[in-house]
Amino acid sequence: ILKGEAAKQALTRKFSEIPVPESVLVRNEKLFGERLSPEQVVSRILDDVKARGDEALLDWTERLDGHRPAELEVSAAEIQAAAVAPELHAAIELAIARVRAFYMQQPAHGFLSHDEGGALGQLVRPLGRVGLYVPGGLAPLVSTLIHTAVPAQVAGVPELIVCSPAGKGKGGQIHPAILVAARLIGVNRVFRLGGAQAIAALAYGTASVPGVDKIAGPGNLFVVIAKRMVFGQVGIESLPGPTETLVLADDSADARYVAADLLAQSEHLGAEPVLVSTSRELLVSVQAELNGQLEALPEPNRSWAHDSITARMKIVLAETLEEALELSNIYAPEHLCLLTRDPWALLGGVKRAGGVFVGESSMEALGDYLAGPSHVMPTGGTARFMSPVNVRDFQNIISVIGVNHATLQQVGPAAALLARTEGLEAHARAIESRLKG
Ligand code: HSO
Ligand code: ZN
Repeated sequence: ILKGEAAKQALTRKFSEIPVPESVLVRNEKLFGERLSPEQVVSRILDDVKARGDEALLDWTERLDGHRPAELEVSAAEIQAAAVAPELHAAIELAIARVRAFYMQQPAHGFLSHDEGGALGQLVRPLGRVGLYVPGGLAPLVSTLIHTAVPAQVAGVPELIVCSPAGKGKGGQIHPAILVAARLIGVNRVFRLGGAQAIAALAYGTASVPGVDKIAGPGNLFVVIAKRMVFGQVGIESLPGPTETLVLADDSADARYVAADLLAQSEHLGAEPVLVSTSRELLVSVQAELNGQLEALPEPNRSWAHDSITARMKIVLAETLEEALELSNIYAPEHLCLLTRDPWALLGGVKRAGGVFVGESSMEALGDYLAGPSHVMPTGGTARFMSPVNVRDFQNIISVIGVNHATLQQVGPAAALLARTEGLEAHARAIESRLKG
């Protein structure tokens, strides 16, 4: 149990490098005969896709995912034919409707302010073509498709391109729930492509895969590194990596719920569960609960959760709720769950987090599916400067400069002076050419 300065240290992120698990290096050695870093592997993939297009996509998919798809694109007929049980169909529809209703409320309009000086403003325009990465390695994240595609659609993006891995174990198929969601949302095209090669295809474009303006969505280490490397060629919305959840609880919290919420996110690969409480008794009872609930979990989920808990879980005892909040703000969690007597009273003190989940009926797992806001939130402490996926990620702003003649006469001389100070004579003359003598 961490306290005071030690807790602060433990929750302060070290932005050195993304930690590379030994297993990744071992796998790279097996595949490449050298212990290549993930960055080196990703660079090779990006360069190869740039040079050889579709052939490179097929080769890397075969080499890394263990199967060579007959067709990279899922045909319109397949998307049309995809089916799931009626209850699941209804759940997907409900999630889409709730996420859409949420983003319809996000103010996303421009402005044009006219006055005697003319008009200045911002035009807001949707991006043209957006690529969405939907993880499918361990879990086919149909919710992630909904939580990226719907805000993009609300933003007005006319063309949505989805890439999702279809591994050997799944018969080279994308999970039908993902295809049903794609159909219900109105996604334009879906490709059987994962990993860095998917990001490369979306960034550079190939004969089969259209290049996009921006890529959004979470992924594994290779996907995140690839997104970082192609930034500039295309836009990226953020670098969502392994998930973290900080539960902030006082003595009123129910240990069963606290444990359940920590366990839920622990089953994501590489997850970091954090518990901060003002009650020592609660910390003790949550640990007992966690052990019990972990044992009751089926495999492979138990192993996934066990790994996150044993390798990364942090348990902190805070003196006061203020200290607990301060620690949370230092950590800047992707998810902050408030399980306290009066959770709404803490909201004003929340400064850095991807999302804040208020009270025991509003658990993070609900937010993962259909509370409304996108579950793609900044991880790894990037909540210090990034926001969850939202409508603005899929729009750009164009500044409008419409100064009129009268204003030019007033402010032009100052602008010309600034230009000469910068040594830019032609700028000054361009301004003065329209000034009255
Ligand atoms: N909690 C994950 C998202 C997710 N959970 C998708 C279930 N499905 C990262 O925030
Ligand atoms: Zn989750």
